[in-house]
Formats: sequence, structure tokens, C-alpha cells
Amino acid sequence: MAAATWITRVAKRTTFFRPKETKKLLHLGALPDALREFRLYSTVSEQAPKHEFQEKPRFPGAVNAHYTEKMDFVVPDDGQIIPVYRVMDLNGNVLNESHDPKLKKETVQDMYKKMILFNTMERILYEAQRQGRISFYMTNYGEEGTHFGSAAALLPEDVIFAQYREAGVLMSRGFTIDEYMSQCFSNRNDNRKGRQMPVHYGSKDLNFVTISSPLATQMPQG
Ligand SMILES: Cc1ncc(C[n+]2csc(CCOP(=O)(O)OP(=O)(O)O)c2C)c(N)n1
Repeated sequence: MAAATWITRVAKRTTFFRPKETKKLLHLGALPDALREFRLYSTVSEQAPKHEFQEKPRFPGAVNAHYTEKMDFVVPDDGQIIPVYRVMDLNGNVLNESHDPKLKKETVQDMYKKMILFNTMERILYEAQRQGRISFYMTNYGEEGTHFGSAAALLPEDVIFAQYREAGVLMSRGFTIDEYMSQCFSNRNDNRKGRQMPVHYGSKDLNFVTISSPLATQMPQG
């Protein structure tokens, strides 16, 4: 059976995608999300009743975690599942008034628009890689909030050592779509001059140190 047919059948079997939506999703190239969601929902719905599930984190890697409204240090030896900190509930109500950063409406809208823009650009770059137009790509699907939220807490002069799946931080600082594309395509406008693999962005002007493939080199050392 062709992979696309199999995927369509799998997606249709879930109660979360009506056939029409599934077709639309596949057409838009949203395949990875559709699959991710299928995996996530099927696991969670087996473990938790629906009312509980709705107040639980809903992303891969945290299916058994709980929300917390308390900032705390977590000791890994405890063996506990790291809770997911949140400020708002699923209806947008702030749970602890003292944790509300009280951002302006325009600031929040700007962050949200950039998250959507970043995600849209990624779908195109991911497809470009699948079509063999660029050699490599790694998506940041579902992690956009951590990029734009963390970057918002920093000053422009703060130097960032990011990991490869934190590319939205650059957009938050003003890196343009053209700059992302030029880097991934290693064209003449690439500010790295084609010397890096795709997604290994960097920008001296934006105080963003070029991404390095070896993991953990982004941790402060000293
Ligand atoms: C020092 C080092 N060892 C191994 C690798 C190979 N490697 C690339 S990505 C990866 C997995 C990273 O997983 P995680 O930190 O959970 O990030 P994710 O890609 O899942 O977001 C590994 C082992 C590497 N890049 N650097």
C-alpha cells in the first residue's frame, strides 16, 4: 500500500479528523502534524478520561505530564515526570495574577503572527527538503511558543547560543524570510556564504551565534 494511502486511512480512523479535513491537511502538506496528533491522541485517550485529558498537556513528549502554575526547581533524581508550567488555562484565563506579564495586546498579536509566519515558512522548507531542493531541514513544529516567549524576555544585546530547533528566536529578533531561505538554499545572499548546512543560521547583527550541530555546546561553559 502506498504510504500516502496508509496515512490517509490511519488519519480517517481517528475521531479527530473528518475525511474532508484529512484531505485538506494532506493537500497542505501538514502530514507530520496529522501523524503526530494521531499518535498523541490515541495514546492519551486510552489512558485518561476525556474531561481529564482536556486539562493535560497535549503535545508529544509530555503525554503523561500535568500542568503546574508554580515555578520550581526540578530534581531529576526524583524520577517524577517534569510538570508543564503554564500561566493560562485552556480558555485563556490567567491562573495566578502575579505571574501575568501584562503584555500589550499589540505585543501579543505580533508574537502570535510571527509564530504563524514561522510555522508557515517551515512547512514550505520542509516540503522543499522532501522534494530534494535543499539537502537538509529540521522542523520546529509545536515549539514556536518557547522560541518567541524566551526571546521576548531577553534584550537585543543579549547574545544567544541556540540549538538547531530554536530557529524562531531569530525571527523574533528580525531575521527575514529571505535570510532563512537564502541560508537553507546556500545561495549568494546567504550570510554564511554556503559554508554551513541548512538550518545552521547565524547573525552577527542580531547577536545570534551560528548554530552548531554538536549537542550541548550551546550550554554556558566556564
Ligand atoms: C554531541 C552530539 N552527539 C550526538 C549528536 C547526534 N544527534 C543529533 S540530533 C540528536 C538527538 C537530539 O535529541 P533532543 O535533544 O531530544 O532534541 P530533538 O532533536 O528531539 O528536538 C542526536 C543524538 C550530536 N548532534 N551531537
